Amino acid sequence: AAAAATGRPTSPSSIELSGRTYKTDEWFNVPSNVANATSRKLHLQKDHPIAITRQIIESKFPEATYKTYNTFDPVVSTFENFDSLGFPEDHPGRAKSDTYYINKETLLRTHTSAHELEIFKANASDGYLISADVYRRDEVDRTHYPVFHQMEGARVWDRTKVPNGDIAAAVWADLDKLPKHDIQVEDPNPPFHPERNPLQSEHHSPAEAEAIAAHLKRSLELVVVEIFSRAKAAAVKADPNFVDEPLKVRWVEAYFPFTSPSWELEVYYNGDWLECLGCGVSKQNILINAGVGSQAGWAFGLGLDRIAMLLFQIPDIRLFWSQDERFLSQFAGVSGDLGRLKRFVPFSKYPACYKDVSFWLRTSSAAGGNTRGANVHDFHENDVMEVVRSVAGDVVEDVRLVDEFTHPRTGRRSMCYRINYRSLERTLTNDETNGLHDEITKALVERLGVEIR
Ligand code: FA5
Ligand code: MG
Repeated sequence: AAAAATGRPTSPSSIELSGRTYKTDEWFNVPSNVANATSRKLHLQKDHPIAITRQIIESKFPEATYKTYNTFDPVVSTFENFDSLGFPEDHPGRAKSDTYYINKETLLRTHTSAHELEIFKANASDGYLISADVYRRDEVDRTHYPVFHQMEGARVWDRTKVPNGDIAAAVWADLDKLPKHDIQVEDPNPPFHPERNPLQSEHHSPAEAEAIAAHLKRSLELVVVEIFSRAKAAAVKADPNFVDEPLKVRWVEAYFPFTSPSWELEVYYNGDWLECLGCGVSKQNILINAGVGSQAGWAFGLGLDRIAMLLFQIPDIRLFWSQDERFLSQFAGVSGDLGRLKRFVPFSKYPACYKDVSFWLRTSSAAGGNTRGANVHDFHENDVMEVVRSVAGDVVEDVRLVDEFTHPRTGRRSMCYRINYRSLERTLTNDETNGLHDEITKALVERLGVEIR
């Protein structure tokens, strides 16, 4: 049975995705499980927790100002995904190990920011929200999946349209109109920092950047407050004696090629800080390239899956892909009436089965033998993750590196990964896990050239 699910990239000379045919080349690295996910559109599926989360967040941004775009195609150009946003030529996000390519110039978008330039160009509103499926080669665990969903938001003010051309004053006036909240927000950061988080001083006065950042932060704090008050209401519904910890939120400095200054928002959850979104003052070059250089403003990008996990208390990101009625029925009717939102009740947890695989890495001849004992390994962990996901699909809960060592004499490197097989829907048989593990082992040898120990 497992043979049908090998999901091995077959490198066809063309591939059809959402009704369009694309030519592939030696950059092609999209496995069939990922290609198939492009048709799912969970953010648009009525009564799906990802769609419900999108609706709740959209409700915090007035339609009159924020135009929504929820049906952009996931196939974009390297220009849209990277160049238009000022990603340097050698940015790691461009690597084949991190990104799904269809061909050298075409890929599955890695973030919703890929659509910023075209929307700024269209100049159809003062703000926008984009929700979409995004794709990344990444680790395998309960908060990471190769397909997830983001919402991008942006807001601009036009120098030629605000009173006296004073953007800072216009932004503060708009900020005054936003609701206030009383949650505890840690924000020890200066408004900008010359090295860590610079002001775009050729384009923005300090007063402008400060006002834009303040409007940005309040807008996003209001989203978090909304999510957590709905999560709390759902918890109280399930248990009238429910007592929550006070919500703790903090801003940390960040870097994105397309904003400056930049921040990430983290929420304290289950004993740890969880990163929910990135944001900042939009790089003026993007607005200039879009033909709207007289505008200035902010942008953010948030992870809908992560927020949906907090909102519904969903323990594993794979559940979003489940077609099991025991999952889907729990959200029935909520898209049409957000007041019906309930906490997710996990169905029984099936047993875990841990299996290890140890192997020697292939040594690359590109090392040229110039330095003794310093073997070069053309190995990327994401390749292991991909092999596991494409062979075993969603029955793997996580994959962890448990041991790594370099042979003192030969310089060869050995890795040991522990794979946790656990279906969300049923108990796996021994035969089935053994079969999958054998198949993964074979695929690692064939595709990565490793040698099993
Ligand atoms: C970005 O993708 C930027 N485009 C965000 C942005 C937009 C910044 C506009 C500034 C202006 P980042 O890679 O950090 O940033 O991802 C944003 C969010 O997506 C994260 O905070 C997280 O909530 C979510 N996310 C990232 N990787 C994954 C993953 N593998 N699985 C689930 N959620 C993820
Ligand atoms: Mg991040």
